[in-house]
Amino acid sequence: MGPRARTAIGFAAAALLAATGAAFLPGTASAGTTLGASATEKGRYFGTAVAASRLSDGAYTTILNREFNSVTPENEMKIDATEPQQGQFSYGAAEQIVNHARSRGMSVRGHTLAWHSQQPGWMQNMSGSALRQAMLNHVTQVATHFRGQIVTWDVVNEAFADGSSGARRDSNLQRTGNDWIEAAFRAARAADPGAKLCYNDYNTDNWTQAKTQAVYNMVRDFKSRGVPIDCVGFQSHFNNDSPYVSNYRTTLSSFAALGVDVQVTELDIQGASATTYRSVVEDCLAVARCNGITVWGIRDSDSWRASQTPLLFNSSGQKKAAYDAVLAALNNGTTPTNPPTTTPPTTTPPPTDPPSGSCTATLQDSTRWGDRFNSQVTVSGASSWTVVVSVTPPQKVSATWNGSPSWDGSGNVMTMRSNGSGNVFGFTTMANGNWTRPVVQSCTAS
Ligand code: G2I
Repeated sequence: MGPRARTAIGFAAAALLAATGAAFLPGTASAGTTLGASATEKGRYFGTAVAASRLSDGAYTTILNREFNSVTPENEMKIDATEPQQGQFSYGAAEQIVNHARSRGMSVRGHTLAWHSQQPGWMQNMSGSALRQAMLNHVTQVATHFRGQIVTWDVVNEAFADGSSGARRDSNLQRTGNDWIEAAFRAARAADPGAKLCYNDYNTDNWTQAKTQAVYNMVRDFKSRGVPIDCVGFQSHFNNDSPYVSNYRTTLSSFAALGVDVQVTELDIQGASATTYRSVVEDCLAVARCNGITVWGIRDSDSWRASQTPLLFNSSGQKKAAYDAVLAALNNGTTPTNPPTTTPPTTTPPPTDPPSGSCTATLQDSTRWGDRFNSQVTVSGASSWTVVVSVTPPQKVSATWNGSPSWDGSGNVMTMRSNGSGNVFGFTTMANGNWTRPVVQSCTAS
């Protein structure tokens, strides 16, 4: 039996275990037939940008709830939305999205804590140390407010200039000093130590371009100096002026080799070429540390570039050819009605894995019942590993799968060791009234 088959059986057994005494049995029939389920089978998530104003549109939420297991608020967590007046925070629309997602077992990417754009008027008018202080306070307040609910934060967005300069983008934030980016990351880590922290940008897809190299050099520098960065987001807004290029996979794997995860964060493709969508998915699957893809909207009519019809569903909510291509690519080229009976070829890891001893474990929320919830942890950077996860008392872990667990005296800290079942393990937590997300404490390669 191949590792993939064992994993599938492990998850089925876990579903049964977790369902014992639960209010209802989670559906398993959708595995491999939706973007989210198919991505999960590959240890990834498949997400979309969501606008709070569309959550009352039934056609929209039907697709959202069926297909996606990660959401990114499209505008609702931006600075102008969350701190419209200095020191007065406004979280209503963001919370609407977070609650919609988390109550359905979807994870949330937070977007974005520090950005030159969509600043509220009061911030646009600031400069120097007052602005630096206001920016750091914003990062701290917002990340603290959502602490434990956000899997990944885009901490800093779009800080590099386009073109051949390789320079930082000029902005009021940049003018507070070149260290504003690392200061923002440190503040975010302090506020929500459990969240994965990303730098996010566009036009960084082509490995040969100056902007890509400039971001790469910053991330390499951050890693060498211990600045807390965990991932890099590639927006991947592809169009005729900024097309998909075949070295995209090289870009993803080169960044991953620095010891960060990589994520496709805002994917849309002018004209929605099925071939290009498929290439993007295949590139992500080929890079072990590419742990998820987010498309920037559901239907073409939801897109910021609606006239380019760049998304996976048409304006009537029907699946486009690009959708079929993405689903097939996630299923390794097979259609959902004809699943593979043999183990598919494993993907080639990037040429340079992280140094021995280090690995990354990413926790994602999965099914939730009335009294318990499942979490899934994806390990990258090592095939043999030890991951320490803690739950918050009075929570208790009631079942695990695809790993060998041991416990500390309190029963709240679980040490999970790989047992040959692959790089994704899971567990069920009895909430006992507390729904705080479990936290990965460490990942050690062994
Ligand atoms: O511009 C595309 C994306 C590039 N990367 C960062 C993303 O945050 C950015 O998203 C877009 C949203 O999709 C748009 O929806 O960011 C735009 C603003 O920079 C958003 O546009 C704004 C309009 O500017 C506002 O006038 C409008 O009120 O959308 C708002 C809500 O529809």
